[in-house]
Amino acid sequence: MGYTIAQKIIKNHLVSGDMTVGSEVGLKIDQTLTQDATGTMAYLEFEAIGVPRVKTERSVAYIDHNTLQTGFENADDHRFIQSVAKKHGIYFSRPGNGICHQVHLERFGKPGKTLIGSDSHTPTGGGIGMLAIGAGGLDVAVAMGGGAYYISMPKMVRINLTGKLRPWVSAKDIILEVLRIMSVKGGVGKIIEYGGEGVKTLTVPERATITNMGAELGATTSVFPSDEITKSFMAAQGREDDWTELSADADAVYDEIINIDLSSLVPMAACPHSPDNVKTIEEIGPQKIDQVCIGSCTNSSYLDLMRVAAILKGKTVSSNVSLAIAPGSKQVYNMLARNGALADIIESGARVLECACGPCIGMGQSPNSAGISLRTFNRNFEGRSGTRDGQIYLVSPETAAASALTGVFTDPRTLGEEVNIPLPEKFEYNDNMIIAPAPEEEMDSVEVLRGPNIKPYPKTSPLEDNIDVPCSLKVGDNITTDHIMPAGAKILPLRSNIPAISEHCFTVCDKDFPSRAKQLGSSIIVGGINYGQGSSREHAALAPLYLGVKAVIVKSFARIHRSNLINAGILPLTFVNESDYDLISQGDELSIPNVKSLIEEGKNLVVINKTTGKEIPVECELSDRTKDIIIAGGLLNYTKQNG
Ligand code: MIC
Ligand code: SF4
Repeated sequence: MGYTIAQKIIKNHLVSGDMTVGSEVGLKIDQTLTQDATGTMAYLEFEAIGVPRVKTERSVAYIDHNTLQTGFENADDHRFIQSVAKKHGIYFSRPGNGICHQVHLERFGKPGKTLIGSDSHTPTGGGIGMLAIGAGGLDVAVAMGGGAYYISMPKMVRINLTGKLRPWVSAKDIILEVLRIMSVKGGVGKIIEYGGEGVKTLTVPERATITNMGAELGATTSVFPSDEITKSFMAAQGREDDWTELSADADAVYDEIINIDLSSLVPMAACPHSPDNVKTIEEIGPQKIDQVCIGSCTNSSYLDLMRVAAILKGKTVSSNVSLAIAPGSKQVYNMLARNGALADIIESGARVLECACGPCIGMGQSPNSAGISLRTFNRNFEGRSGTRDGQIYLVSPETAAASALTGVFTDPRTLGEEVNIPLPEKFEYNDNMIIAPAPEEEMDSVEVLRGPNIKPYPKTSPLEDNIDVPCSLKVGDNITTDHIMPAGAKILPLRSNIPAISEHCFTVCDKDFPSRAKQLGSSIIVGGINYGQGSSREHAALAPLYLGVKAVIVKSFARIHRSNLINAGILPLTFVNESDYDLISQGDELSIPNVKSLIEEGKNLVVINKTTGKEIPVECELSDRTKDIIIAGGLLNYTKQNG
C-alpha cells in the first residue's frame, strides 16, 4: 500500500508511535517559527526548559502581530525576543520584514521538512510541500529544545482538483468552496492533501492561500505536492537547492475524497461571523460596503497585490469606502515599489499599511459601527475586527479591489478582461532584515533584555486527587480563542503579562468572568461543540489557568486548544453524552472524585453536580505521555522532570 504526501513526511520524522489513525505519534521537528504575540511566552518557556541552544535545523522568530508600539510594552517585547533569539541560536526577522508565514514561505520553508509554529496559520508552508503545523508556544519551545512534537495520527483527506479556474476566480474562492463543503469543524483530526490535474494550474502563492486558510477547517494541516511549479518558485527565491520532489504514491489510500472542478467555481465570500458561512458574490448582491482591507498571511503575496494594483490603476476608491492595503513582506512591498504598482495603489486612494498582520488581528482599521468590511483575511469571528457589531466578509483580493472601487459588493468578473500576472523569474530577495544568531562561542556574552511588562509563566500545580469547585462559566458552541482571550490593540501588548491579560479573559462573552473566577478561587468552565477553534494562542489556556480554572468540560474541542489546555495542566473533559451539557448551569457546585487515580488508570470520570444531585459521565482521552503531563501539572513541569 502506498503513502500519501503527509504519511511520507510523518514516516520520515517518526520518533514514537505507529501510524494508526487516532494514536499518538511523536515527530522530529526540523524547523520552528514564532511570532511576537505568542513568541514572548514561547521564549520564556524555552528559557525555563534550560536548553542553551536550539537543536532544530532552523528556528525563526518573527515580529509581525503587534507592531503599533502604543506603549513601552510592545517595544520591550521586541527587544526581549531579539536578544533571546540572538543568544539561543534563533534567526530574528525584524519588525517591517513581513508576516511570519509569508516570509517563511519565501525564505526558509523546504519541501518534505517538518515545521511547527506558534501560530495556527503555520500550514501556509504546506503550499511548498512541508508538513507545517500550528502549535502552542510551549510545544514550540520543547521542539526548539530538541523534543518531539506529538499529534494524534490524522485521517487523510484528498481534495482532487480538476479543470482550471475561470478568469477572475481565485485561490481564495477554492478554499472558500472547501470550507463551504467541510465546515469549520470538518477538518478536525484530518490532514487535507490536494492532488489532481488542477494542482498544476496553481502557483505556489495560490497553493499557500489554500493551505493557510485550511486552518479554518480545524484540520491538523493541509499540503500540496512539491513539483516543477514549486521548483520554479524556489528557484525564483534563489533557493533551488532547497527543493525536493514530493508526491503521493499512486496507490495511496485516503479516508475521504472530495472532488472540485475548478472551472465550476465563482467568486465567493464567507459571510459574518464564520469562515464557513459561504455565499457567492452574486447571491449577496450589490449591497453597500464601508471598508475594504487587503493583506494578511492569506492574501498578501506579490501576485495578489499585483492583481489588486492592476484593478485599481487609474481609478479612485469609492468615496464611501476606506481601502487599506498591507503587503505581506518587505520583498513584496519592495517589488511593488520598484515596478511602479505601488504608485498605482497610492494614486487610487488606498491607505498603505506596514507589512504586518495589522487589521487582521484588530490592530487598527476597525470598521465603523455595524460597518460592512470586505477583507482578504481568513477569520471573521465576531468582534475580532475591534468593532463588536462589525460585519466582516472574507473575499479574494480581486473581489476586494473591485468592490472598493464601486462601493458595493462587486463580482470581479464584471471588470472585463482578466489581468494576467506571471510569477517573476526572480523575486527581489534581500535578507538584510533577518538577523542571524550569535555564534556558539559568543552566546554566553549575549544579555537578554527584559522589560517590566514581561512576567514569568504562571504557576501550575500537580493534579489533585479530587476536584470540588463550582462552574464559573457556561458557553455555547463554536467558542473561538478570540472569545476566550481576545486580541486587538488594547490587549495584545499584554501577551507577556498573564496576570494583566487575564483581566480580559472571556470578557467578550461575559465581562464579569475574570472577577468572578478570581473570587471563586478555583472553578470549571462548560462549553459546547468545537470549543477553542481558531488561534494557537496558549494565552487562551494560561489566562484561565491563572484565574483558577481546573477543568473545561465540553461537547468537543479544537485540536490546538485542547493541547494547550493539557500543556497548562487544565483537564480537557468531554461529555460522554452530548445532551448532558444541559445538566450543568453556571454557578452549580461540581465535584469530580478520584480524578488522579482514574486518570492514571485511563478510566472515565464522573462529574457530580452537587446542586442538582445529577451524575454526569465525562471522558478524558489521553495518551500515556499526556496523562503524565496532566498529572505533573503541565508540560513545563513534565519537561523539567523528564529532562
Ligand atoms: C490569529 O490569527 O488569530 C493569530 C493572532 O495569528 C493567532 C496567534 C495569536 O493569537 O497570537 C493564531 O492564529 O494562532
Ligand atoms: Fe497575522 Fe492574521 Fe495571519 Fe494571524 S491570520 S498570522 S493575525 S495575518
